[in-house]
Parts: sequence; C-alpha cells; structure tokens
Amino acid sequence: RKELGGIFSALMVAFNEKGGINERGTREIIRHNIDVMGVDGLYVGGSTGENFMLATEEKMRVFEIAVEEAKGKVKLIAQVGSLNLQEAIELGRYAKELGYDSLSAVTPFYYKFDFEEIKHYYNAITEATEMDMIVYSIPFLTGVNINIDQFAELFENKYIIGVKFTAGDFFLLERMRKSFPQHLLYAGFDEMMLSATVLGVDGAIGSTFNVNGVRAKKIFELAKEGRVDEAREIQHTTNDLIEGILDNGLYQTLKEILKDQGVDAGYTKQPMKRLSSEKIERARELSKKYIG
Ligand code: NAY
Repeated sequence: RKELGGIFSALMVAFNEKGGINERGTREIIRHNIDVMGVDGLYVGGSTGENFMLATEEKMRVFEIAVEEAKGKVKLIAQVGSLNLQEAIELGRYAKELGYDSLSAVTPFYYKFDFEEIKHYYNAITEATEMDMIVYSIPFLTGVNINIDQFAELFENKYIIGVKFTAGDFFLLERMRKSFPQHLLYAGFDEMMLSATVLGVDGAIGSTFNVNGVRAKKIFELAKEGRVDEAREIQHTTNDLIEGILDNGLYQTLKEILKDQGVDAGYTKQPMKRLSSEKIERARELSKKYIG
C-alpha cells in the first residue's frame, strides 16, 4: 500500500461560464499535472475539483476523464464522499470499475454526525465497494474532528488504509505516525508540507501542486533524504507563492495561473466569485514571478 505515496495534485476541473464542465480544458489540466508538474498521482473529486457543487453524473464524468488522460501513468484516487451515502457508494463502485487505485471520502459534514455514524458511513462504502479507502479529514471545513482512538477504530476496517490529513495539528499527526506505521498518511496543507514530511508522512495531496508541483516534489524528496535546509528554502519560496494565492482567492487564482501557463483552466463554479481585473493581473504576476 505504500506504493500509493508521493505527490498527488488535488485535481482542478475547468468549468465554462455557465458552470458546466469544460472537458477539453480539464484534459489540459490533467496533462499539465502529469507532463509538466511531474506529479505521482491525482486526487480526483476533491475540494479543489469543486466536487461538492457537482451533479452525480458530472462527478462520474470527471472520474472518466482523469482515467482517459492519465493512461495508467500516474496513480489515481477518487474522492467519493457525499452527504448522500447512496451516492458515495455509487461513485465508489464506478471508480472501481474505472480502475482507480483507491477511494477517499470526506468525513460526512453539515449535520453533527457522531462517531458511530461516521464509522458506519465508511464501513458502508468499503463493504459495498470492497475498495481501499483513505479518510479525508479536513476539520476546518467540515467541523469534524477525529481523535487518535477513533482513527484506531476506523483502521479496524482493513480497507481503510490511510488518512488525508488536512489540519495543522502536528501533535496528532506525530502520534498517528507512531501509532500507525503501516497506514498511509498524506499532508493536506501544502504550506506545511515540509513539517509534515519531517514527521514522516507518506505523501501529500494539494491544490497548489496543479501549478507548483515541481517545487512540492523537491521539498518532499529533499526532506525524505534528510536535506532539510535545502527543502526549507524551497518551502519558503513556495509559501511566498501560496500566501499570494490565498490573499488573492485560492481556486480562482490557481486557475488564472494555469491560464497564464497556457492551460485552459476555465472558470470556477458559482457561487464562487469571479476575480476582478486587478486580481487577474495579480495572478499573472504571481505566475511570472514564481512559475516562469
Ligand atoms: C482537496 O480535496 O482538494 C484538498 O483538500 C487539497 C488540500 C487543499 N485544501 C483545500 C481546502 O483546498 O492544498 C490544500 C490547500 O488548498 C492549500 O494548502 C492552500 O491552503
């Protein structure tokens, strides 16, 4: 299972002005990630893919497009989590049919589900699909916190092979690394990737890798070799870029940078707003300054 480690782009999806999927642009984004960024894998259907705003058929279409473009060259994880458990199962079965390497599912959010309910959700998906599962933990957006004992309980399910850890609680991350050496741990915040890698994560899944994957890979590899000083320098540059992106509007700015790099990344889906012309200009400056 450790073969599923490495640098995974949380794949962006290009939308047209009305919010439909721009297939050609989405294919360009995928090719850019694989051929130019050199990432090890794609995390398809995540937050960065604006997935929670898509219809089931659109989610399936994105899964298909990623498989077609990846052509077996990179590893693929399908995020199938949904408040509609039936939909999550349907998506999971479809991803299995398409040959995905693993599923992932966000912790169910909005309603205050208790841990028993969360556990039932994961077990229901893995039982129905018999697919490996990576728990997508992102407390700052979901409000769902899972503690170490609860992770241990989830891991009793042999299909649950890891966690995408999008949190800054490095005490918990360290405790998890020690307690679960065999499970896959992925860093979820690109700006904290070096620290997470030093703590021994197996990989990272991030939105900014769509434009900054080359640096992300270097940070990861240098840190794994113990060359922390060199990795830190690259993290500093990376975080100058990420700071600029976050100030300007995360997904919109990533798409503008992609466009500046010649990739037809389209629009974000409303209600995400459009960037002002000043912000578009700012995104282009970031692209020129940090990507080239
Ligand atoms: C996803 O599913 O797309 C992710 O969660 C990828 C992780 C990203 N989190 C979000 C909420 O976008 O890459 C991070 C994040 O964008 C980055 O670290 C900037 O904060």
